Amino acid sequence: MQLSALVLLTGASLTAAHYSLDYPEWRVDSLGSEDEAISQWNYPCAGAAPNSGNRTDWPLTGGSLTLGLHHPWTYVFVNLGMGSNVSSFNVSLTDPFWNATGNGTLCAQKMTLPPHLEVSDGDEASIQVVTLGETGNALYNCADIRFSADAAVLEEGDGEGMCKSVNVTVGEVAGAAAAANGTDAGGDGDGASAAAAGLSVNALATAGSAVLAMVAVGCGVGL
Ligand SMILES: [Cu+2]
Repeated sequence: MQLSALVLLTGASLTAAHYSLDYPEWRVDSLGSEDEAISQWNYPCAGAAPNSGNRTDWPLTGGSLTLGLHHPWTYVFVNLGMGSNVSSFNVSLTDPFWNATGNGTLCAQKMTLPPHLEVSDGDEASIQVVTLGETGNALYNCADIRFSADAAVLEEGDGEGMCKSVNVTVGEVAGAAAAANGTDAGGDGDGASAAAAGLSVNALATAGSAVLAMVAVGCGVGL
């Protein structure tokens, strides 16, 4: 009882913390910026213009994504817009979108690109991350990237600049498709393709689940 009260308290005190887009590097540090125009509440990119930060090289078949999550849970959407000055993030990289639980680091080693998206060496693009909480309020961050044949995904591991999820588990929000598939004796294959697409994320969830039990304790201690 005491622990859950502490968790609630800690959660409440972190509601202003939002999240960080650590990799690829966000256009602007929207948590630390003192510029009043910069706010994660601002669609589509927290008030940060294209090319206002670094442009990170990303592999031609999709790269890594690292978020620092500060809320107890959030829905996560990752979108891509092709071009150097993107105004429309019309390619979804999270289909279905994610339900991330935990206050920690979420790293997806490889965000898979949709099969019909054509990407060439040197193409510029931007990634938009949208998180959504229980009241429907969305938070935004963007990162500018350049697709490069020489780029690699982050290495798996604990070190600086490596990819490891800590205290965060990710599930896909695919309830409707799964339910429909389960009650439909004929089946139309949709469920199967959703499951196949989710393989990398499921692996991520498994890797993170060992530390999930520590999340509540960590919050209670006041981290
Ligand atoms: Cu917040």
